[in-house]
Amino acid sequence: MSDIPQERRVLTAIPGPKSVELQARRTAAVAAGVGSTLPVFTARAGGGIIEDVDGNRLIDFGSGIAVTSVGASAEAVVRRASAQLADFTHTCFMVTPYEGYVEVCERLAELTPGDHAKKSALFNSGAEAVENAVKIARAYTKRTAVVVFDHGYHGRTNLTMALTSKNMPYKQGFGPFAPEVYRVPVAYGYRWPTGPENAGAEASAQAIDEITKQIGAENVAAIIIEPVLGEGGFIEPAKGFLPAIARFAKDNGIVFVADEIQSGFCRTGQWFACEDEGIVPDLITTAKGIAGGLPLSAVTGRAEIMDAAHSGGLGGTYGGNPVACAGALGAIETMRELDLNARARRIEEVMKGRLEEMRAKLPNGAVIGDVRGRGAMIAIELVKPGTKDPDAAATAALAKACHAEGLLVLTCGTYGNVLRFLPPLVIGEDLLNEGLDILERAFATL
Ligand code: PLZ
Repeated sequence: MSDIPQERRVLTAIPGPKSVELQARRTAAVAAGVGSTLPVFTARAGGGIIEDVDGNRLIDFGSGIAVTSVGASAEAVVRRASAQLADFTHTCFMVTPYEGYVEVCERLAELTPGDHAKKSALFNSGAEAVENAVKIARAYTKRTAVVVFDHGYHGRTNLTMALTSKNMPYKQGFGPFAPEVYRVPVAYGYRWPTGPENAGAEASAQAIDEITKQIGAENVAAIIIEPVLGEGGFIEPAKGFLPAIARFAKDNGIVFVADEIQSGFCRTGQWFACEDEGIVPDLITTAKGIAGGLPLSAVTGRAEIMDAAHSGGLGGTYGGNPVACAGALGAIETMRELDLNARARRIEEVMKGRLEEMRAKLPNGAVIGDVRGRGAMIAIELVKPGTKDPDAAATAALAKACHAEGLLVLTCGTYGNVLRFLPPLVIGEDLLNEGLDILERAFATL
């Protein structure tokens, strides 16, 4: 890890004067469509801290959206990526291959669920991995339809916009979208009309009914689901839902794809979140946490499915870039050495304990409707007191109050009313608790 002191430090207003200056240059030069949660410009980052250009040190509860699980300057990532940079930056794996790519695919075969023969293909972004999973599933099944779920998020490219459920900001004005994409209900326990205990069985029955009656199971190439829905609000499908959908896929020759781009690589206290209910997906998409901050993504799955695409059918100039592969090998080494699954589970214990305490302490009709998530993928859903009406304004106000105190938090959710916590798994427990203290004080500002 870089030598940044693991201490919060607020020296200026946030953003500070240097960030404000850079923001002006940014506004003039960077397209308006690219937003930022907090216009604080980064100077260095590592462990649980982001240091900005004004010398402020923010506690990081975002990990660059679940990416820097090993920290933003993990020793093994920096060491391996630097060595690779000095050797060669690129040849293109489709021109002359290199060992790092193969080694990442070997690691993926070991770490992903199931003991069947597996193969992988590497890409750059999460969206690209999801697109390729669809290509592979279509080539294998010779079918076209793709099933996704309410509140699902899979990316911003044309096909993945079609797969993503939320219109604003992801899709508005950007259509037309790819055809043959169908969306069905998911078991959102907190909001399921007959309660969380019925959500798994009822939602899976509804989803299956819609697939069979409206699409025809025999037309479906792939069912794609996030085992914990990320951008949609850290929704853990109610118990029983995922196994029922996976079983249905299996019975009908449909490729079951787990999109673990956000939930994978120790984030939820397991290598992959689908392990919690013993799910063995046919294909699994990974990105984000895989490479300690370098751009890399993968599709991994049953060898016979992965081999269905003809030679030359998959690829891309940069897919599995050697520096990104070296970073991934460093990140995986770090996860194993530091047992980051155990760290994630400890983070859950601390966070959920504190968040439940906060909820109990809030006056009657508390705004915290739900505390949920697994490992270091934890969220609170904020509602108008005494109701389940989403309170996006309170969520934004809380985030703002945290930012002002030097705690970086992110929001998410279809209704914009979920505050999510994704600290690097290597964050110190003191910083974790200090961040939660700041959040607790932020409630007083509501
Ligand atoms: N699948 C499950 O979480 C990316 C999106 C941030 P890319 N989530 C963060 C934003 O607003 O763009 C994501 C995901 C899941 C796919 C993706 C897409 O991954 O690397 O952003 O393309």
